[in-house]
Amino acid sequence: MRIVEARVIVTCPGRNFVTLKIVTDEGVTGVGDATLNGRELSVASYLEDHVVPALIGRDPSRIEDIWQFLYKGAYWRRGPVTMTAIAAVDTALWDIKGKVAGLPVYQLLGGRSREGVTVYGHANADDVESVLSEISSYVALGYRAVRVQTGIPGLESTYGVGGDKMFYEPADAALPTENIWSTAHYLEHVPKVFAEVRAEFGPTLKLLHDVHHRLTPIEAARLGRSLEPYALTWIEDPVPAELQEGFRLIRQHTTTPIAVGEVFNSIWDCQELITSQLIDYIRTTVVHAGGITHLRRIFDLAALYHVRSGSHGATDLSPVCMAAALHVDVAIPNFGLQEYMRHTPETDEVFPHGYHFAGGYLHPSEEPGLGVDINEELAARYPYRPASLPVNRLEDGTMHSW
Ligand code: KDG
Ligand code: MG
Repeated sequence: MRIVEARVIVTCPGRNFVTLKIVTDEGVTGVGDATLNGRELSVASYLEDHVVPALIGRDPSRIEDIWQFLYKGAYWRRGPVTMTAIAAVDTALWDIKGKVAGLPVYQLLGGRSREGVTVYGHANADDVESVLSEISSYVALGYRAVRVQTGIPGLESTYGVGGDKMFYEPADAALPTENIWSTAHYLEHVPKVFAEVRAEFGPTLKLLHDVHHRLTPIEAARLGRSLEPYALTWIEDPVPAELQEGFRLIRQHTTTPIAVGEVFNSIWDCQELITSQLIDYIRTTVVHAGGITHLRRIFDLAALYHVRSGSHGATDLSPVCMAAALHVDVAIPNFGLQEYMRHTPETDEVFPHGYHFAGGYLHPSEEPGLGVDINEELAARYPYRPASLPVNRLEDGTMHSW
């Protein structure tokens, strides 16, 4: 079998998605997500200009070799654009391998380690009262884990809060919106929110909170300590993670578990975090961390050091990524949680898929391959729209450095 074509499809059914579809001479096709929020066209160009021409004529069954060829062959290793492009190829090749074998991809990864993939939903609202009602809606749907974010009194807007309830879109304008951030207001407010949430929902609902890289290590340590009475499952991205060593300081001060990794693109971004046991959950995902092949490598390293998976699953990761993530989640021994933000009906229509939600779990498709596709005719009806993620300034106008 040989690769004869690879199409890069850019579509915007409510938000932008980039998808790679690989076609073989025997008519078997595979899809991979290549969406990098706010930088979509850079990945599309990387694929079209450099990767696709090098794929034509290759044997699609050689997944590891093609991964190594793309990673090492570019000379310029790693980085979000490169690794997202490699991820798209890798994911599509696993899809093809599953279809050829007549097996869902999780069977090729060693088979099931669990019955379903526990997911967490997003409760976000401007104030505490509304967030309690948001959490109730998730509990009523069967969710066992909920991420909780609220507006911060004294701040006009807060990243990740607002807009639609079930759907989430931080990329809100063609050029970056500028928001104001205050650590003092934030650190004062968040523990009060969780005190009310825990009192209302009891001890067993898993509660999570995303800090979105806004703190310094010592501030994050203070936050973690102030949240200890409410037994969170994790605080996420407490600090920017370029300095992996910074997590050691947080660790020395708090038992609140730490999750990080949605912006990581290789095992080298988390090698120290994992091997020094500075985190509890690694949030790398298929689309941004080099595909199923590389993600599995990261999770296997994590398993040796008591670190569990907690893959990113925001709406800017397409249903193709979600389908692939679920095959990994259900197979690995050290699965922790999977983030699940629902896609809009328009997105679901463009990406028909066989995975489904039931009682707090997502279940991967049982079809051969990933069990997801792209309806290219429908996709063509939604042209690309430029959209950027917002930036933060401090109250005096200084660019927030984290
Ligand atoms: O593109 C950025 C989003 O994916 C990000 O804001 C979502 O932090 C996020 C999360 O935890 O889902
Ligand atoms: Mg996050």
